[in-house]
Order: sequence, then C-alpha cells, then structure tokens
Amino acid sequence: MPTKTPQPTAPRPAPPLREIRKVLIANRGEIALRVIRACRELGIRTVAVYSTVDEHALHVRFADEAVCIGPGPSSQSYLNIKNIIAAAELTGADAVHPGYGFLSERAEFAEIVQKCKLTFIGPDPSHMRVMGDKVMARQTMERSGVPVLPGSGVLTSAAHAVAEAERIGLPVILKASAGGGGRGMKIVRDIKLLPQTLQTAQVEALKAFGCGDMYLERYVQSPRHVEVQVVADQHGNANHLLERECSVQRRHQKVLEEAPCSVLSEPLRREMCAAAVAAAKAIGYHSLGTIEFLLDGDRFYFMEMNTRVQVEHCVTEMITGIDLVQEQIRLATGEPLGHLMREFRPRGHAIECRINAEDPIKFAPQPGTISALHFPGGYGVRVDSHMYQGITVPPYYDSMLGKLIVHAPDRQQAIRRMQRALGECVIEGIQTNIPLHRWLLKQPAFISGKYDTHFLESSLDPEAVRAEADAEAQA
Ligand code: MV4
Repeated sequence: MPTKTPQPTAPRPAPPLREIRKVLIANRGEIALRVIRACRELGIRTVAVYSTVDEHALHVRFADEAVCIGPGPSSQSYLNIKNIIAAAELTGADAVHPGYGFLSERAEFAEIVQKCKLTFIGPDPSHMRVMGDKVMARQTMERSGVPVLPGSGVLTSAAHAVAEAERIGLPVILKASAGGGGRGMKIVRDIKLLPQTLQTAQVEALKAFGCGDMYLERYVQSPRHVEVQVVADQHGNANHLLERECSVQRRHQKVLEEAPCSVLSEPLRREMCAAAVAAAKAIGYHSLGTIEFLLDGDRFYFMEMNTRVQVEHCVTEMITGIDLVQEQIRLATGEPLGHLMREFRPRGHAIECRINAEDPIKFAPQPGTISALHFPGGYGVRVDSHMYQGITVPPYYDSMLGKLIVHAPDRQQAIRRMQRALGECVIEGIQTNIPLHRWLLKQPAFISGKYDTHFLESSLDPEAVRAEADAEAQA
C-alpha cells in the first residue's frame, strides 16, 4: 500500500498560559458578532477586519477597532492572509479567531499566525493537516478503535480500485482525500463504471483541491448525519458535549439542526460520544472540535472531523448551558478543561433554522437590500444574526442571514416554539428560505423524527413551499 502511515501526535509538554487581551476576528457576519460578544463578556478587546462592502457591517460597529483589509471578493479580503496579519500587528492584537469558513481550517494560516507570535484560537496546524487528509484521518481513527466503514487507501490505478471495490462490496463511494463536506464524492453502483468514474473524479479533485488522490468506502444508502461536539485542553484532557442531528441538508448545506438526536438510544449515545473523545485523544487534539458520524440503524462510522467552531454550535450551547466560544478562547490560553470535564446530560431540546437570502423554491441566492426587519423573541428564542433594517446583502459571501434557535423542554415543544418564532419573523426586500422552514416543520417525517440525509431533497414539494410563501405574504 503506497499510503503514508499516519503518526498520532505524541503528547507534548503543556505550554505556559498565554494571556489574551485583544482578539482579531478574521471573519464577518453573524460568527464575527458571536465572537465579539464572547470577548466582551470575557473582558477581552476586539479588532474587526472588513472588506469595503462591509464598511457598515455590525461586526465593524460592535468591535473596539476595525481595519479594512481589501475589496469585496473574499480572495482579496477575508482570505488575504498578509492583510489580516498586518491588521493584527497594527492594532497590537495578541490572538486571532478564525470563525468558520474562510481561513478557519487552513493549516498554513494557523502556522503563520503562530509564527507571528499570535495565539491561534483553534487547534495546532498538525491537527488540521491530519484531519484535512481524509485517508490519513480514516487510518488514524481505525487504529484508535473508532469505527470506520470498510474502505481503501489512496487508489493507485483502475485495477487497484476494482480490486478494492470487489473486496468492499458494491455500492461504493469514491471520495477525494483532500475533499470533505460532501465535495468530490461519487457513488459507484456498477463495477464496470468504476474506472471511468475514478478518472473523472481524479481530474475534478485535482482541479478543485490541487490533489487528485481518491479512496473508496462502502456506500451507506440512507444514513443520518450525527456529530459530536468535543472539547480538549492542552494537557491531554478531552470530553464531549453531546451530539447534534444534522440530516436536514440540501446539496451538503445544512438547513436545520437539532440537539439532541431524537433516535439515539442512551447506550448508543454513550458509545458514539466515547468514540468521539477517543478520536480527539488519538491525535492529541486541543480546542473545540466536531466528530461527524454516519448513523446507519444502530451502527455509526467516523466520517470527518471539523477543527473549527461550527455554524450549529448554538444548539449544543442551549442544551448544555455552555458558551462554546468563550470556552474555545479560554482553551487557547492553555487553561485546563476544568468545569467542562463533567458528564453532560441533554437539558431539553434545541432546534436551529438557518435563515438564508435565497429563493425558497429554486434556492438561488438573493442579494439585495432589506427594507423591513423584525426578529422574533420571547421565552426560549435566540437569534444570531448580523442583519439590520436597510442592510444591503452583498453577493460575494454565503447567503446566510442568520440563525433562529429555539430551546424547549422537549422536541415537540421545540417544534411548536420554532413555528411560533418563524411566524413572528419579518424580512422584507429580499426573498428568504423561511417558507421552506415553515413547510419543513409540518412534515410528518420531520415531526416523527424518522428522517435521513435524503429527506429534504427527496420530499421537497415546490407547490407546498410556494403555498407557505403566499400564506406568509398574506399575514
Ligand atoms: C458517505 C455517505 C454514504 N456512505 N459515505 C457527505 C458529506 C461528507 N461528510 C460525507 N458524506 C457522505 N458520505 C459513505 N461511505 C453519504 C454521505 C452523504 C451525506 C452525509 C451527511 C449528510 C448528508 C449527506 C448527503 C449525501 C451524502
């Protein structure tokens, strides 16, 4: 097998505590606000960076200082490492928070931040590299006793691929070793099609990721996506903060998330959460992290690890009472897990709807100006959003306007609370996916909790979503 043998990171001596007094947030939108809020409560000063189209953005207004780092396109601003580092040096920041997306999982960025004597609020670049290489991640997990699907190493030829597929059994899925999040995957049901599919996939992966390495896995037909939140300190301690159910997706974009997962039995939850902690310990991980699993009946398999704070972290916050971003900052200073070391039990149920600026039926992004805005409130409702009345949503970034999160004693009450909150939501001037959410929350498959990763795309009913949009317009 030509595949590199992964070496789990050896335990390191814990570094001394590094004080954080000023954080530069290398991001925009709701997550930049989320980090600023955590910093303010911790008594830490904040530096926003922004592109010219974000001059009036809330993250710029809420931060103590702000530095313009370039024009609208992210390649010239939020991905512009030189300008971001210059902004940190100019303002005397001592730490950098990458948020999610943009530079958050780029090992080279974390490395540059560290070389500039700044604290990276996240794991080591080495952790990002192991988990960014999906073949290495799989092998490391397998060796650590974390369940993985039958699969191959990097495929060296069409003949090798066919031999491996025959050993694994059809159907199989071809994945790019440098991919992730659903990018660069192809399902193969007929062995005759494997050589051609492999070649196409290699070319595409090389173009998209700069690496054409592909591997095979047994394909699971109707899985659920369940992920476990882990926390780890720089002293070798790791723990979990329960799981999130994220199966409501479209084209690998999550649409709605909940915590806990309504179909996990208590023994299975314990097993999955223990596997996630073992995964983090296997690489000597520190900071916040998420272990994604495919759940197939009562079996689960490691998929990927995300080494950043995730969009859906809020549902975990609601059911655990832990401010994950504050903890992430605290862990970056070298503090031990402390109060995070206890056993967490789900406290009620939380649901998050991602509110996007898009056509609710065709899903095309809808940049534009918000002419009227009213967010819901009341007991058990949380809104994490960077919107304000009059904002012009630029076309350069993702279309998420914010997140509506509810918390209630049980799942049924959480669904009712979300329906109530969506009913209070007013966003005029641009189309949003709120009608899609209103439709979704009425679906018997959703209400019963018996859905998998194909549910949204297979049961989407444009007429019914249109009816929700019309009903909303009437109200
Ligand atoms: C799979 C799979 C079935 N079998 N792997 C998509 C995202 C990436 N994390 C892994 N993904 C999948 N990997 C095997 N061996 C099905 C998916 C998948 C999926 C996973 C989670 C949520 C939504 C999904 C939608 C389609 C496919």
